[in-house]
Amino acid sequence: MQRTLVLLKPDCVQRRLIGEIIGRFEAKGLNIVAMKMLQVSPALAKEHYAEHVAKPFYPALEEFITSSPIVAMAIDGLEVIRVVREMLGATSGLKAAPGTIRGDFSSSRQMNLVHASDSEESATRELKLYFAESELCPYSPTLIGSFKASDE
Ligand code: 3AN
Repeated sequence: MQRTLVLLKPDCVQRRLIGEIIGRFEAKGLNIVAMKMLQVSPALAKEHYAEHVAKPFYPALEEFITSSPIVAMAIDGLEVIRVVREMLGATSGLKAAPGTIRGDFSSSRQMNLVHASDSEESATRELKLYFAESELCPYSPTLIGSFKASDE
């Protein structure tokens, strides 16, 4: 079992796509174990995008991610880090395959609707930025037997 951080970015909130996109994760059988709406501060943006802070596009990225509230989620599942990244599709909505979230709803590299951790190390680091341990509510779904075999 893995846990990943998913952010529904300002464009997702503004475009009223929160429900549509959460619905995809639910339909896939993934387990949402924490969720909240919050306003990203410039300080949090710099921590989150530490790898991009020195890059020329960072100011525009910070302006965008702090432009209105986001929805943060912690999601559990088997191989969930890879599974969610594949559900999102390529970073640019112009390159993301049809059937993926970005491929179906985005035509932009910046306004690409959703962020998800790209590795176990990123997931561990990013989950701590958005959720205290006490905010996580892991549970065993009562329908688990309909989503996977007992040895999976
Ligand atoms: P992903 O969200 O698929 O992990 P990252 O982490 O490489 O993508 O990029 C995060 C954000 O940084 C992108 N959504 C985009 O807004 C911005 N970004 C990344 N690379 C570039 C680039 N080469 N030029 C402009 N903006 C970029």
